[in-house]
Amino acid sequence: MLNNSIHSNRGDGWGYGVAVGREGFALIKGNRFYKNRHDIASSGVRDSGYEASYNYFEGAGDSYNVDVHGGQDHGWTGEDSHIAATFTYIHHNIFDNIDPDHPNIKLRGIPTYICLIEDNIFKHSNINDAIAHNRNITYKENIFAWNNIYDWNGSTGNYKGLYMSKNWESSQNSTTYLPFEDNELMTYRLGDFDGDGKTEIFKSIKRDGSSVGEWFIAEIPTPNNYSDYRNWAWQKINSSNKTVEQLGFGDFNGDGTTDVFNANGKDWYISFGGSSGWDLLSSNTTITLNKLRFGDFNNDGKTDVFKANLEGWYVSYGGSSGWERINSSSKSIEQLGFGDFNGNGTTDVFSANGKDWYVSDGGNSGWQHFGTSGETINKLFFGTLRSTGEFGNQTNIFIKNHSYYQIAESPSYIWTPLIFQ
Ligand SMILES: [Ca+2]
Ligand SMILES: [Ca+2]
Ligand SMILES: [Ca+2]
Ligand SMILES: [Ca+2]
Repeated sequence: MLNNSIHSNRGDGWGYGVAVGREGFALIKGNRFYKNRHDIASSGVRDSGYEASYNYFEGAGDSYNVDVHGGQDHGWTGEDSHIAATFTYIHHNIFDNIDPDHPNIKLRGIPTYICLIEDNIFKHSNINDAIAHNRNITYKENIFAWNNIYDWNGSTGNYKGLYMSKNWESSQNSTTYLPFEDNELMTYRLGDFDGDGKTEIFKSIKRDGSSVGEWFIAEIPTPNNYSDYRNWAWQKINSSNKTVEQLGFGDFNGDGTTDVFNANGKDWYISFGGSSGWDLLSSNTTITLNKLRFGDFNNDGKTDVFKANLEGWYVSYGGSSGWERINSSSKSIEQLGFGDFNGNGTTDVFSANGKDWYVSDGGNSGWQHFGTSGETINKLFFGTLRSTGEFGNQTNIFIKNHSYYQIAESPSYIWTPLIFQ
């Protein structure tokens, strides 16, 4: 469905601009929609889906613009009752309407593969108002929303939620986690777990009643690449009761694949590529994940582990060397930020004392003053996103100031609104 003007479908219970019935896949691109009950709907059955891109949703309907039915709508029971299509990809659209009773996008179940919502512009002010998931579904799974603009007023809007790069690098600062909206759709990590140079999504699932959880990876969809979408599936790579939130991620052996790190309060273990069994990385290391930070402090391509114990900083190179003391400092780990602030490849350590910002290059040099700001560390976020929306190789600093995100960018580090232009 290309380059149409689709409007004035008001049917009660129907009223679809475009409907994808039963199995099948549609490309719905470059259309203008207005005064439809739903602009786009799909059956949501297994092996169904659509890609909706570069459309303009003007509104003046009386329900969700974009809708994916779920198994419950078909009267299915059991596992199939939760299905909402195999693959739905909603990208580069403009949703230029606010209906207080209806989000723009509604998923009535769990996609068997993925529903990816990226690079869209929403007039709604946040993800909760723009995207909805069926509240009767227990698991919010396989729905991802990132790199979207909210609060669009016709010319400018604001990045909110998660902004991520598909060009994953093993260094932790390659993903910009701007402050999450309240309703993050699901918890996951990104990395190149199979070493093919492309990013996968990593998720952990532990069902109610299951004795052991599972880890899965899936490729991130790209536009116009859906010819064999029926064959796309989450690939199980391991069994473990550890969930995403309980694990560290990085390339600890420097072979180009993202590894999974487990600090269980006694020892450290690593699963190479997330698919091998646990290998003992370091024994008698009681420090837990929440007190550790990851980065490449010596720029050798291997992710290192960092701790601060109120008298000094320590690094375990690749997570496998003994702790090496790299600096003296009375700061706690929570008082420190991490990123490559000077763009030389090493992870640096950042501090904000409520008056000034300081960086220790590679964590082993003295504090260098690099900005004046009254903001304290707990208000700040770090990432390589630039104010243009592009990714650089240097870490910048972000803050949520009222409803707007602001960026302090090299070299001036003056707060400017992070807005869509
Ligand atoms: Ca990969
Ligand atoms: Ca690796
Ligand atoms: Ca390293
Ligand atoms: Ca650096």
